[in-house]
Amino acid sequence: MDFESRLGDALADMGTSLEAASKQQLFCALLRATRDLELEMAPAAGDRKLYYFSAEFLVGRLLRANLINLGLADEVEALLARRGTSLAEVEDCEPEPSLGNGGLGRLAACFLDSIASLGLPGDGVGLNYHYGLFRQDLSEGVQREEPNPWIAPDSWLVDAQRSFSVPFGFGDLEARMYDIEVPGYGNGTVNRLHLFDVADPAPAPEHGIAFDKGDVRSCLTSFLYPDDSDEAGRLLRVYQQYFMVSAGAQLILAELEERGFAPEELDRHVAVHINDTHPSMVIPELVRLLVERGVAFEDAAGIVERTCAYANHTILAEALETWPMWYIERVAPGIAPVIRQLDALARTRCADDAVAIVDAADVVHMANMDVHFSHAVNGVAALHTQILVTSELRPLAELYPEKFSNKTNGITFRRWLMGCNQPLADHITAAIGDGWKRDASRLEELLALRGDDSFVRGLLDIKQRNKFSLTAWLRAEKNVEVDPHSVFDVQVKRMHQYKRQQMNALYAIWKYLQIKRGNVPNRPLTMVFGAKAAPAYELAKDTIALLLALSRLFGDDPEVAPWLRLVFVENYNVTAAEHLIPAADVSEQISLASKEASGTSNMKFMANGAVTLGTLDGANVEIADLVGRENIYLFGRSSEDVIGLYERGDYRPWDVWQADGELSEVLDLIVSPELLARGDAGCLTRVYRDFIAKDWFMALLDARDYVVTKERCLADYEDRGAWAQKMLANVARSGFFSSDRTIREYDRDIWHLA
Ligand code: 26Q
Repeated sequence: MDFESRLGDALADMGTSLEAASKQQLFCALLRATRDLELEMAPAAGDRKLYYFSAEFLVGRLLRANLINLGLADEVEALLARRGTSLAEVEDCEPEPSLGNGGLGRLAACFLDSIASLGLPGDGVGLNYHYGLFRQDLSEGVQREEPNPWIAPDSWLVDAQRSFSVPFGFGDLEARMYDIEVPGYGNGTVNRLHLFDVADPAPAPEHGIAFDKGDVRSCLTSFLYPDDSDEAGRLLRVYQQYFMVSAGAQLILAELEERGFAPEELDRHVAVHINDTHPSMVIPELVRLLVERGVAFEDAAGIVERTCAYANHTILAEALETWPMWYIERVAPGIAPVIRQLDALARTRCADDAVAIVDAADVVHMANMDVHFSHAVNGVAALHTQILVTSELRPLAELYPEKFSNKTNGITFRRWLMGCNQPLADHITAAIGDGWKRDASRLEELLALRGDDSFVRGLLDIKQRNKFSLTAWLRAEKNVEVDPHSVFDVQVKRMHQYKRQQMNALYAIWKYLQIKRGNVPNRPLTMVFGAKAAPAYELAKDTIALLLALSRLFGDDPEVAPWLRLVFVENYNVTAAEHLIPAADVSEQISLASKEASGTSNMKFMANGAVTLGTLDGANVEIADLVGRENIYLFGRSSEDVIGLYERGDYRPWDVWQADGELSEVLDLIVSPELLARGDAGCLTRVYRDFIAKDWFMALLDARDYVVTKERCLADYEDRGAWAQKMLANVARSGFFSSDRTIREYDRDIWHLA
């Protein structure tokens, strides 16, 4: 059946027609028609199947992405045009699930797209959080968290009619499986994302995201990582993790048996990806299940080690998970003895306590267990992998050098160029054909167009057009006004001190003071921020309050407002990113060197023709190598310097503050009467004190270099011809960062699916 007939049937079922349907009805009918078509398609086949375990899948809206991959986007656009509407208008009815925090979750979603698009057999395994992370409300000048319900009567979720019994300490709990179909790009493949859920989920809290953390049976899948600032929250996190991995491991063994293989053959027919340490308990759970099926413990451990692979996504010590053994004994008593046995086995390989799974205080080190009992371990950018091997995981890397490799992250160009920036995609296709859509490395063919005036001018025109579109979207959706002819300088990512939004705030204050002194810039500047802060992370929330107060201060000042605007986009999510990134001129990637494992928005901005202003951290290093120093703005201390400063413990922010009068004037504004009148005094004071007394992520250290470099960047922007060449170099060299390339590397070196 052709798609138009399917859509017609879906509309008829709803008692309407293409001509009469509301946008909401059009969305529902398109969803049903797309989903039902996908349900008739077959998954990729192969001898070995991948299960990608992740606590987060930040999939974003799915209608457009699915239509692109099914080759139906143009047809649907034409159908909707007949009815006087467009896909953009209709997709505005689609709620966005917030099933992730940020980079790690979005990476998992890009990877599922690439796995299906390369025709590889691989499914995702995660949890069906009903209210997601949270929806951010900034109406009171500080962040408030609200539930983000996304499961409507018409949703992408399909009841897989399959369930597993998870053996918790308090008794068994049924895990029901729901699937989201994942179509490949133009290859007829449909893989799946399996999301496990409880049978009797709790309703959303009326206000806020507080709920009864002790009510595990119904609240287990309410929210993604609820507050872990207290013990009940931390225990719930362990319940979530074990629920996900136990159900997933049972699914794996059931499918193995359905394919006609014995449990002993697991490693030959299955690859398990452990996305950071959140799914690490899949290792002891698989061992437990194999032993239950008659496999000897040591054999089971070997089979599981050859099956599993672990990817690390962070070098922040506090994010390397450890759980007291008694948590595991209480939550998942079936695997506690297995973890002790694995610890004993690991100790026969190396007696060093530094690599132990269970330490002297009876605490379980998840990453250590992952490295001992995975056959492959990877970091997510070259610098990050190097830091893992030489410092963070050094003793383990010395024990198992052959296990470690780098897999630099990537993004799917289907969503992050074809989907979100059609004008640029069409401009590229008109110039070099559409080969780049299957092989992003062919974007390099654009380098031959450096002398082609009309192509180069087109890049500037498209950017301007996208800035007009963003201006309209911000007005309609977020109730903020920006000047579309200003420079759009954008920092969007999770709010965290290591990412240094607070350093960008210092630039904003410096610029404000310059304007107050009469040094107006060549052109207005719009500084755009978007970020959610973890609910229990006080300084991150304080930084949001600081930015909101600055936004008011600049907006209220008639001398400043025409030249400098600070916009904080409420509830930053995938959809907001899809509007912001195509319109950005400058991409802020200013983490403290050595702290950002990779970054992936840096790649999205690059592909959309923004120029990076950043430190030599994460994948910025590889961006710099690809585009050359003339096409990127770098500043700040190197990762070696920073690691040395931490080792010696001799960074003192108050010395920097005392030595630099201009900087202290900038800092003083944070607690000035005019700012205190516009923001929460407690928040502003805490931010101010932290800068001077602690500044753990060394914002003051790089602040001066940052201001100087940003000024140079903004001055260069005025040479529009030269700037357009930088844009071109960035777009042309971005193909390396296709997640298709990343997935090919995972497959070639680790998973061996093809
Ligand atoms: C850990 C313990 C307790 C509570 C929460 C957590 C926790 C939750 C989420 C730890 C880490 C995360 C998420 C990490 C993350 O998103 N990391 C990002 O991964 C991206 C994909 O590899 C990288 O590009 C980013 O550099 C990295 O920050």
